[in-house]
Amino acid sequence: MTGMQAASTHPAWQALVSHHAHIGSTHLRELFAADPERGTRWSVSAAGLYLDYSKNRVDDETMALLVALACHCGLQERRAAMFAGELINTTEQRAVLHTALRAPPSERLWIEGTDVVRDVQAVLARMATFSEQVRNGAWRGHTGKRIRHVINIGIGGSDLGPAMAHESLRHYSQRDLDLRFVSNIDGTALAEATRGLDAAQTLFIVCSKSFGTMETLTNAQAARAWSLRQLRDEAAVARHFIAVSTNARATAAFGIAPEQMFPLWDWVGGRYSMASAIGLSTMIAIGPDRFGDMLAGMRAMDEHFRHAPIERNMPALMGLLAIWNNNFLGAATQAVLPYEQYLSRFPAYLQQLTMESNGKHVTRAGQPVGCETSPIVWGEPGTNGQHSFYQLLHQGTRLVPCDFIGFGQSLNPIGAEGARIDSQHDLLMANLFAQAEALAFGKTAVEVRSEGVPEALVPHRVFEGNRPSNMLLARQLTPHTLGALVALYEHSVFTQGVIWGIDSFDQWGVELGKVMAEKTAAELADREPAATIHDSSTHALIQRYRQLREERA
Ligand code: G6Q
Repeated sequence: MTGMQAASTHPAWQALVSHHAHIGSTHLRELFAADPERGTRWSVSAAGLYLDYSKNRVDDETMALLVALACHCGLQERRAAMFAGELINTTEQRAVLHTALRAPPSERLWIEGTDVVRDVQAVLARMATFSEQVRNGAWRGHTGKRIRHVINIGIGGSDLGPAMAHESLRHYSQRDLDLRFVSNIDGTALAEATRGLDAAQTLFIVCSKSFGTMETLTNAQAARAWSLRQLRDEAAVARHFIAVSTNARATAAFGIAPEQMFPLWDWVGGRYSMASAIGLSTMIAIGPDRFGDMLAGMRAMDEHFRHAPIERNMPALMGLLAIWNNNFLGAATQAVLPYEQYLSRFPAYLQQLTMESNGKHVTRAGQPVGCETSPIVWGEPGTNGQHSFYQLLHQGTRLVPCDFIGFGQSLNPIGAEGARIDSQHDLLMANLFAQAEALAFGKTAVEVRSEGVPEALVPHRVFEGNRPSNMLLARQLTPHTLGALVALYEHSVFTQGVIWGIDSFDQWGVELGKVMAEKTAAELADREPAATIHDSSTHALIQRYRQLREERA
């Protein structure tokens, strides 16, 4: 099947529907009781990550049927086509080659007569030189002062990856360099990011694949004006503005010289671009070597995804389990719960990766997809979430599969008086394991009564359990681990898109928003009454906004 046939009409899908009728209500308690080895048997290791997927509501047959579905949907063929640089983003007629961004220099990949790996390596080398200059102070601002603040201006894929990577790898960053991220068109974002800064020590990286995005260009112009108000010399732009883009003409028009422009390519999707020059801020923060470690982690997961059999393939298994939870168990959302403070932006990053990629309603052939597609992804770090929304996870009426992420070693070990040096980390991990266990096994009425709970309270104290989760563990959060985690989710998202037969690499919904905002912005700028080209609600809102705008405080 290659996207011509809706997944749900496929015999392998139908087999899963029938299978669900048998296993659908089987409790995880029964599944674990039936197989003492389950907790280790349903696990897989790759690229330094360990995945325990035993707390999913699946048995051997479920997994075999899911693997069969993947094969019938052409997962192996689509995977090979992606790695080979075929135009698998069909609606945009583009190759999808973020994997080439982390290929080793020895590899060759020819696309239309160009070795893209060589191009990638050349840009990485330029990025390394520039990053080192900023890090060691050789790159000076216009007045000769050292750069102390780096502000990344970009939005969506040109922001979320670098912002997440910066936060995730803060432990490894050069602390005398202060990195900030401005994405929102709301003037507050830039105003707060620049407040009190010395423009002579501030470098802006304008990240925009297209260099045509309203938010980024507007913020870049405002940043330029802010810089020039302090530096009072147009020539200063050359020392304080760097661009990352595919659009050399537009960056030149902005006043950024070609040597200050780092390219990327059409075959890198925005949300898949953090390993490209879009990650320049990451490299400045952690240095070229550690950036290389991150690429190596991604590469290790790429290689695993490319070569491991589906039934032992971590991203494929995660993707297939997501399909099972979503399409067969009816879970509309997916929580991502890292027990690692540095990963606080990881759920937001995954929201874009997952929902922009797979929030689609038609197949590649343009036919209705015929089933639910991307789950709604959300999450917060543990243990914070435990004191807010976990109530719903445990006792709410909705099924929310959870991905838990934890590490063997803390980057900031703290120990209580007289206890182990990292005893605080033990507490964090104890919470992590306890949550997954409680979600899976719950607490029966019999157990609740045996604790002496008054009968009237028993229903309130019962946890039905049977709530699925994945557990991802690694030794420590490092650039390598982060790279592996990102590639894991990228390929899991890819797997789900293949099953649904959709194009995971376009984003027409995002494009629509861009066009409509431009049109409406032109009307708001106009002082004349808005022409009635809108519906009555939008028309009235525009009128009200104009009144509010003019009102005195
Ligand atoms: C990502 C999307 C989108 C994009 C932004 C910014 O996959 O296409 O989030 O990254 O709209 O686009 P530019 O980088 O072109 O400014």
